[in-house]
Amino acid sequence: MIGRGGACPSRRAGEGRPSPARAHARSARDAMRALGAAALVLVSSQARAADAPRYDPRSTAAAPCGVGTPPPGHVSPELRPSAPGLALTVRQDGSRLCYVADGVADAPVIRVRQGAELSITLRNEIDDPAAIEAAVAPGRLQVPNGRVPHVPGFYDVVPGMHHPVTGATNLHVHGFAVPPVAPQDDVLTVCTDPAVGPATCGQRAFTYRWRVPADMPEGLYWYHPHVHGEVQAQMLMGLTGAIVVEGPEDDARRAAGIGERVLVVRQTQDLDAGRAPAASMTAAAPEANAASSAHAPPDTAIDTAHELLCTSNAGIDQLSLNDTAVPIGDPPDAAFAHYEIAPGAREVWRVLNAATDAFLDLALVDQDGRPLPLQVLARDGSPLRDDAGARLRPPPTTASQAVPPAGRIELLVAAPPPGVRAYLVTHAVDTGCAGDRLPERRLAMLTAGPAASASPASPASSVSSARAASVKARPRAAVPTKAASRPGAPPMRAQADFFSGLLARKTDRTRVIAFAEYPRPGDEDRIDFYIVERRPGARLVPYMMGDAPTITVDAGTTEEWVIENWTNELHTFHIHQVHFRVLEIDGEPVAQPPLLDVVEVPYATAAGYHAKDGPVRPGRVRVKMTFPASLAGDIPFHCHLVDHEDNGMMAVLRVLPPASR
Ligand SMILES: [Cu+2]
Repeated sequence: MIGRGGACPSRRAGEGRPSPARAHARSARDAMRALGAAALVLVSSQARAADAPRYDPRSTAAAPCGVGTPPPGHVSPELRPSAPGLALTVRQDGSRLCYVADGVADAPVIRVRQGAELSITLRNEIDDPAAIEAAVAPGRLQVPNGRVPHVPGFYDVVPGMHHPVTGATNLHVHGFAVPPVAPQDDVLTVCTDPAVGPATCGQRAFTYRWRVPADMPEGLYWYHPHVHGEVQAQMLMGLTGAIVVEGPEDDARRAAGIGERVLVVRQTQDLDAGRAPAASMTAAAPEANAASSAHAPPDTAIDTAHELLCTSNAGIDQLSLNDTAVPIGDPPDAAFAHYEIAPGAREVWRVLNAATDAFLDLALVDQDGRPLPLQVLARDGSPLRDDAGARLRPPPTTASQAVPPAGRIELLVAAPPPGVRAYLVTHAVDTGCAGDRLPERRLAMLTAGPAASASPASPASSVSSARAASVKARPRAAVPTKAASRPGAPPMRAQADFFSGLLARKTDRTRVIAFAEYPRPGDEDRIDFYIVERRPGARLVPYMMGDAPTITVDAGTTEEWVIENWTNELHTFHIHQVHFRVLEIDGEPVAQPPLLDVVEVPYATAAGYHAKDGPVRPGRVRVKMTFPASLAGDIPFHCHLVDHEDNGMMAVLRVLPPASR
């Protein structure tokens, strides 16, 4: 941490999610490197185009995950399971994993109504767990790392260990306000065994039945595996998909002729998976600890002297948009998905950041880089509402919108003026000096076109697993109706939902939760990650599968948690089952506290040895949440940079049902 500068991420109070600071102007060397990378991507994509097999997502014995990669602008199939539910099979083709539904290896966008039951039978046909292990196996160091020494006044740091991959998989429905109890969203005890490999789950298939509460917010959710230790590998290899929970707003938009598009950003590679460059290891600086110790209560100081300092990540991780590679650099327009919206019309874009650790900072810009307006409708599956349930409709903005890993944003996008080429971009994100490089990238191109081409949300189908989309929309009116010209269209009555009234509740208790990370002792080229409630006598222990809950609360209680980031990189805080409101960022109140299920936690900053609160100031986020009796059970909370989660940055909160008191 010593000598580390860097400003805190900037934020705009009242604009929802904090936005990461833009990276500083690129050095000439960085620019050259980016150009080089762009040239490589172009050359390799041209080579691919020449001899690449034609895209065919049908799952066969010879090609379990289909053949080829889809062209830019690909739309995944949409399914609306009805009784008896959807059969979803995980298959493997070497270093690829895929969800197969109806014989098609293309993770479906699953649609379900508020108040309905969603049933999915997950079957595991993974046949080569070693190929998954290869994606995250740690390298070996020539000079082993030492343990974090025990220093009086500081929390003890217990080393972590590599979790060998088993090939077991399961399903987490991210953002669903359903109980953490089988057959609903229990990720801690429910899993399915691979076709080849250890049988630890006792079953090859499991039927989930999630009862979507009628008042669970309508919007964009998603599904992914949650077997501790192999989440990152399975997601990188292909296991992520979107869920749209539909309600009255969708009906109103559909009636108004407003189309929609589901955009899934995935990460297909993590260059430092399983690796921490030896050059990044820290040297002990005892003075720093001494100074920190002087300011903290007894035995509750976080060791920052032995933390991971800076890394020198030269590589840039690969992202995809709806399974088409997102180019790096400045390629020709043919490299992008090209969307068209009829002049004067609007579309809803539902964007899911399903990346394993890449932050997005989204904006719409024209061909000269000038920002174009977007209107934010929803975040993390929740239409923007105040605490009483009144729908918030902030005006269109040109401010970029931060979407951390696992976050979602739903945008109302207007056709750009005729002749303008607009681009959906993610700006460069400063993830801290121990974080990854995230340069600016263009994701897709948008122009005003003769007809909209988004797939409309289809009406409910009585056919089991009706394949609703990959069909083109019928052309919509070039001039929207009066209703359609009112963004979002539906009536604006206050409508209490599952999370309404949270801010009005009395806070029963406040906790401080700390994030920390240290090079793993020994010769494993890895980092250990920690999430711990700060209380006297606590120890930093990496989460291991089966660990007991570290926090227990009574159902019905409301808490505020201050999440502290003591590291040199961005992390995120995510908790299953419940959404929270973000009250403060780095001590500054947020004007209209957003309702989220994942929030970025700013990295720590150096404050100088003689600073009042010690030499290192953690990044801080204060959140408020309540744990209703309907969600009683063991609720995981963790960082959603899934490599961090896999390597310890996770814990479990037990919510006791009323009867147990
Ligand atoms: Cu993290």
